[in-house]
Amino acid sequence: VSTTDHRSDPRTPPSEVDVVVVGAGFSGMYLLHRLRGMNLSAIVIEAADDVGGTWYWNRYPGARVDVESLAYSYSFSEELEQEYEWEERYPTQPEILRYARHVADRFDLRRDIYFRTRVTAASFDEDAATWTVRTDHGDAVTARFLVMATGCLSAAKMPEIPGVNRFRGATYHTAHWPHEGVDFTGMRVGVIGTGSSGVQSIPVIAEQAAELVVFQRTPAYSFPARNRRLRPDEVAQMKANYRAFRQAQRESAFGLPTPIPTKSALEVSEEERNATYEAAWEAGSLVAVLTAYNDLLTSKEANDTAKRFVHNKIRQIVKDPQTAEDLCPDYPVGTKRPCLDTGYYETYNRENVRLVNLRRTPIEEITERGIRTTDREYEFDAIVYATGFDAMTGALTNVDIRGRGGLTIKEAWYAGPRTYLGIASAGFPNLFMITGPGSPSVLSNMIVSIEQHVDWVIDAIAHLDRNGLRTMEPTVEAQDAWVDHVNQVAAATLYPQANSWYMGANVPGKPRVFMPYAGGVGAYRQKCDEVAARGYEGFVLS
Ligand code: FAD
Ligand code: N01
Repeated sequence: VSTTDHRSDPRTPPSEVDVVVVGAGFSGMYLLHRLRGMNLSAIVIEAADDVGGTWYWNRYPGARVDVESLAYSYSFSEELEQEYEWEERYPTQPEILRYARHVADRFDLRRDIYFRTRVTAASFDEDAATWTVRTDHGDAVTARFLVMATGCLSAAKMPEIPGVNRFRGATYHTAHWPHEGVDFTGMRVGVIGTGSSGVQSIPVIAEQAAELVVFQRTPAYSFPARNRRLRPDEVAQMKANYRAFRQAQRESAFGLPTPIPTKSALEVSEEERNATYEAAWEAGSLVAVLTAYNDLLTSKEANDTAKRFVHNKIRQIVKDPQTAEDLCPDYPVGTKRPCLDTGYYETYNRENVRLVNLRRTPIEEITERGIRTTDREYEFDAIVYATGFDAMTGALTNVDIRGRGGLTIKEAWYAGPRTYLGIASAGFPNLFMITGPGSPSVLSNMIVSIEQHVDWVIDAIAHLDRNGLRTMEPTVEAQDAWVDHVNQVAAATLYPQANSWYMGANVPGKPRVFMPYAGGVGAYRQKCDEVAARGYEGFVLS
């Protein structure tokens, strides 16, 4: 248990440090740990009242990871790796938050984290080559380096539906769930959204609520998680082989070691294919599905075979034929973030649950009593918004970041995010992003990507200091070439075919650009290492 009183009034940060980190999720925590070893003064500023980021905020019922705990964990400390005892294959939000808090205690991180403080603005002073960071408490901190560890999925989003403030019952967003929990027993509940948060929470809410109506705009592809308690023998085996496993994670495509598929889905018999898909369905693993064949994310015809398999599964599980059809997605498997679930499709067989297909009967407005579609009004005691995030760029553009010449990041990115390697952006010297747009980030086991970015940034800062340099900033040419490369890699896949948050499609007016880098974690790491080895090629160092 921490001895730091991080729940008291916000402390005032120092007015000058070497590095300001924004965000105390897994990115900001690891950054602080690494910066401590560098003889630099560093602080973290965090809006929440504790560490954990995603796992601090997303406390909705059923919230879990869908990457296995033994893989979704830090690799930087062998002691931590060996001593930490995970309980489940896919741990719950409280278990992951417990892990984050354990790390904060173990490495004594909280003394340099300023909680309950939101960074509102940051501007670069070209003469002094410093950033001035401003907070919602009126503090100003000057720093040589600013690292945005603000998360890809941290700017929660309410939908643009007329009347959202009118509803008289209780309103919840999955990413801002009350700490004390919510008891839906006996209530009439409406859930809007069927992405990962909806898919995880709907089965749990259905068990409590008297009546649950799910409002679906786009169905998700969901696979059974087959969650279970970890067995002592498998934990022992992993702990004995952790170094080799971590190395394989770093070199893999998704930050998870999996056999590289060699066959096309189209070169095998239907019988063999279905057996492979069945095994992937049984495995309870998203990568098992996505790497079943080598062309699932590049060939529509290949992808259609997986799509048909999932459609058949849905039709087998869901008894009401119309509901089953409504649950069948029409876009390629994997092009929107797929889900892992516990009893999701089965939930629609419950008598107290019904699905409203918003493609047929769109929502017109939220009323005082509930939700009105073009068909009728539904009355509720509570409405749950599982409507997601302004992903990847939202937490960055929410801050008034001003680089050279006062250019804001919003202006610089008006046609979509422009970065070099997803780490830095031209015109914003000494500003680094952890898992920024243009890096593998959300297409990977994110802790692997976070550690890689943090290590790279730490090396870059050390390089500047060692060589008596003050600033680094990507050239426009290097950035343009990287943006083109990110776009080309995406264009060779099926990803752009879906209206996903990867494409910015869930935020009206957001430019339609495929934001993450789809070239794979291993290849990306190699590119970053080459850039560093060539004296930070593509950056201007001065
Ligand atoms: P975050 O955890 O988002 O932390 C960012 C922090 O920055 C937050 O605490 C926020 O309060 C703070 N912040 C933001 N802006 C400001 C500001 N202006 N001022 C002050 N503080 C600010 N990834 C996986 O790899 N596997 C999974 O299974 C998985 N499951 C997920 C489940 C959910 C429900 C969600 C939402 C995401 C999931 N992710 C998963 C992605 C997850 O976000 C990352 O794995 C990881 O936790 C991100 O860590 P982070 O530190 O980069 O960002
Ligand atoms: O958000 P989402 P999420 N009217 O954007 C719908 C990670 N994560 O919080 O698809 C009606 O995926 C929207 O519909 P559509 C993971 O990376 C992981 O669920 O835009 N509906 C969609 O159905 C994930 O991808 C886990 O047509 C509206 C839903 O709301 C990411 O976080 C768990 C609407 C939003 O789905 C985000 O997941 C949770 C409107 N106006 C999260 N606006 C794990 O299991 C939006 N929707 C690891």
